[in-house]
Amino acid sequence: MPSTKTIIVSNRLPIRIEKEGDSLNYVPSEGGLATALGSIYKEGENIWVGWPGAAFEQEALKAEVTEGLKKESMRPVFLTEQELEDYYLGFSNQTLWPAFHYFLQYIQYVEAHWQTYESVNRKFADAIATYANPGDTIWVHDYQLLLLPGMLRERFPNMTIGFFQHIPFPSYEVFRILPWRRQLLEGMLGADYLGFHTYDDMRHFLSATHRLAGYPYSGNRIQLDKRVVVADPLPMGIDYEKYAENAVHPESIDREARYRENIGAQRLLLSMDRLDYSKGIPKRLLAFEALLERYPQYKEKVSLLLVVVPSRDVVPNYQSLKEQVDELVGKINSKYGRMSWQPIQYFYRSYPFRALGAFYRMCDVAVITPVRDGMNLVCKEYVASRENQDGVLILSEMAGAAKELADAILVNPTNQNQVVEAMHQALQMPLEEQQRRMRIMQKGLRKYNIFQWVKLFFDNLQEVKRMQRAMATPLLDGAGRDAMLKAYAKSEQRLLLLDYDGTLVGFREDPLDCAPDQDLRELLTALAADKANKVVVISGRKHETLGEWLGALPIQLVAEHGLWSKQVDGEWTRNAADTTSQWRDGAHEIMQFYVDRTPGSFVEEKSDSMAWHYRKVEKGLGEMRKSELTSHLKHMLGEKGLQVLDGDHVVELKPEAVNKGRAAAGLHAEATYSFVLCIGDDTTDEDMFEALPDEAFTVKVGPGSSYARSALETVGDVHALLRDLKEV
Ligand code: GDG
Repeated sequence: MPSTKTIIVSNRLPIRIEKEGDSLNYVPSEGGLATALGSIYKEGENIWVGWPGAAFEQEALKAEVTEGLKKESMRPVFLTEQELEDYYLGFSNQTLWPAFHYFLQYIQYVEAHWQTYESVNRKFADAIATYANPGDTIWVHDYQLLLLPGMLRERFPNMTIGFFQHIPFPSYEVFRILPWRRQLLEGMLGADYLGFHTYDDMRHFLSATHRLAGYPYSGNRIQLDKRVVVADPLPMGIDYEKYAENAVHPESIDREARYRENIGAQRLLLSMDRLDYSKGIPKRLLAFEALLERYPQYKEKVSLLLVVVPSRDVVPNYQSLKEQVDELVGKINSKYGRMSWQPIQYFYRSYPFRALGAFYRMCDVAVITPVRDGMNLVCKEYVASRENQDGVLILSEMAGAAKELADAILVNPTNQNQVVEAMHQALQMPLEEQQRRMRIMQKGLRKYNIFQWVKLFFDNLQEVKRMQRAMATPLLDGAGRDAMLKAYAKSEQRLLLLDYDGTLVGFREDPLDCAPDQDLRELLTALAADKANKVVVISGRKHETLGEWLGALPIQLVAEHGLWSKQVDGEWTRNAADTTSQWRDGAHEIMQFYVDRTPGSFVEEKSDSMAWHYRKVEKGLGEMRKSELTSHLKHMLGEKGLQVLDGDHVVELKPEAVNKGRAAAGLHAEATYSFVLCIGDDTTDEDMFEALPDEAFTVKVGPGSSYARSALETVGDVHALLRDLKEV
């Protein structure tokens, strides 16, 4: 039995290979992800697979690089210049990147790029297949490798595969524009667990999956033909302590002093990003210009420290962006500059880590206003670096980080007026208020750091695997069927719980066209004729309809998911609302997610409900979070028979009525049954399967995984089974 290991996969390996004379140097990346995953991929047999950062063409060199990387627990996937051009610069960065960041006008539709994207993803799959065993855990990162999970799944049907999307996932309306949308989704769905930075990204993914690939979902679980897949919001954190320490490191302090000698003592606003149109750099520059225009008192007193890190600069859109930034900076500096003061201090280059420490120390305000950003780590790093808790963060609502950093000044980056006023407000903000806001943000980021994120990812991935195992459902045939018939024959008191639509009758276009035929009525009557049997049809249908169709038979009826019930020959009675608390854990977890992101809000546990209060939350933010939480709760728990109430500064969740699971548990508790059979086909029946004891014979009708012990393929098979039981 081979040992199991973990394989991390990303487009780029977290290392830089530098040539020094005749030998190669391997310089590990200091990025947050590499640090956080360091404790994982360097352990035991674990490895990180990715492109080594340059197009090594000669075989001898490739062999040398492969050997060198082995010592770092890394395995290379070599790519040719052409592959890099089409797969990386082409499809990844000129099709997926603009589409996923809502820059529709920049999307390129080039079939050759797509084909190379596919073949490079396959190259990754081939490479991984040479290292992987079926029991391994694989974590695939980001939009360059969307097809990889699916390709791995084809080869390893049971492998544990996780995927994390570092950039936004766009609305279905945008995603569906892509000609290759279906293949991209199927690729992603090869994973068992998919993480996104925000709830909205996850929601968009679920919606695209449902509408474009037709897979049903309930809450955040997607039902594929053979597996259940889970999508989740899991916002990425930073290595908090590393940034806090860097800011007070002697070298950072020393650099600050050196930089100050050159640029002067004025107050500084920080702008720092990779060169990318999604980061909103030109809009930010125009807002800064407007600030100087509207509030001339800042002239000679305030400068913008503009750090732009070169990126993808061979792509035409990036080249023209660079020209645009150069021009704007030139224009603003020449218009407002003085001999003694330059409004914008502009640097187009990448800096060492200690320099970042100096920048984060030096700047009174960080202006992070991307027009779209999956998360944005720079803003989090700025917060972690403020040792005295002073400083102000201006943050775009369009960055994933805005969901967590509610104490920043949040702005719509396209609203120039708002950004200008935010800069003014930040420059005027009293120290106490700066510290109050900074303290809250630091507390959150320290707790939800990147190590926590990595841990949660793996924990959640394993949890999905456990759930899949619990839901693996073999067909009811041969020995299983014999065992059921034997148990039936032996027992003296039996409970038969039968769902109606999809179980006893097939689906019709018109739901009112599903009345039971003569055969079915006779079959149910015959089963009920056995004194040992209690036969219950339990359905989501209206009680009036169920009564009309089955009310005359000698069986018990439960309608509307348990809200109504009717004994043999009895009248319909309405059941009281449920008071059990199975829903509480899930609900609490979701509400806590919002408490952590919404300072001032809290959860109140009541005897039969749970409430999220936001009356103490900053105006505007509370309302924004309220709609998000309401939608989140409805999404995740709606089908569990829970009701979301929108109160005065409170969102309350309470059980609507009994659901099928609770109804089944209630019926089961009424007597001591030695044989229990429950048959159903959809998600509401899963509640019954979960609620009944392990000895119960639970049967799911149709394809897909289920909590049921076994499965039948069709309604006809259900009838055949019931006839066999009747004959016993
Ligand atoms: C993608 C998503 C998501 C920047 N300049 C220098 C430098 N940096 C470091 C920063 C920060 C990182 O680069 C940039 O990360 P961001 O998150 O801000 O942005 P993207 O590169 O676009 O990243 C983004 C992220 O993935 C993670 O999921 O947050 O939304 O677009 O850590 O400090 N580092 C050094 N020198 C520099 O000059 N050493």
